[in-house]
Amino acid sequence: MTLDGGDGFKYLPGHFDRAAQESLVETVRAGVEAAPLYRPSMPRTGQKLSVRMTNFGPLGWVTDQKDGYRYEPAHPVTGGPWPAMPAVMLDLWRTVTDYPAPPEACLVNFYDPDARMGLHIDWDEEAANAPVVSVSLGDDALFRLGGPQRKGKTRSLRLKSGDVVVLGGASRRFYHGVDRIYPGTSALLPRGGRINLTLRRVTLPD
Ligand code: MD3
Ligand code: FE
Repeated sequence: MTLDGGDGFKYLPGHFDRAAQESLVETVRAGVEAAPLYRPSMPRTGQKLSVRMTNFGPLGWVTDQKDGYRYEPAHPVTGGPWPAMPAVMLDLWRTVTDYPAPPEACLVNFYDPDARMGLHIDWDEEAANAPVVSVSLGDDALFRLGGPQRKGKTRSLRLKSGDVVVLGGASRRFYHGVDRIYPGTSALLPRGGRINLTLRRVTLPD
């Protein structure tokens, strides 16, 4: 089943079955061993995000107090390159988008039961017309999608493990965030929590 809002927002509930989710978790676990989850800091204030992050692929999204939001080829704590983009994520991108070049970053967000992500727009990618693809794993999350203006109407969606969301077209520049995690709603991650993987094209293809 696919729900398409007409603004480039596509919701694919249960895109990955339980076996595929388990395999994805194993892939993420192996990557996190080489590129550990860490808590990035916000520009200017230096306040730490509640979400822990890492990345796979040639570029990774990072933020710190001094230089702010950007993409970098190396892990800010270890200094090493990000682990390779998993083949399953490249396959997903080709399956659910018609963008003519592969994604360069797979941002891994890990939510503890009390982690949140405030309403924001993703502005840091030069490839503004490339979609973003999101995969949810583990506990349910209350996802909020607004419009191009912070004050506009919003809709809420409870994202479950295995769900995929594609943000293309106008929705690519819509406000969005994660209001809450529902602890204990999935047994996929032995210690609970939620993982969100987002695929992004960062640079303009030739
Ligand atoms: C809607 N992550 O990492 S994923 C982010 O669940 C982020 O971790 C959330 O927002 C999470 O930047 C939401 C779905 C998502 C990603 C990008 C979007 C929704 C989006 C870009 C535009 C509109
Ligand atoms: Fe975002």
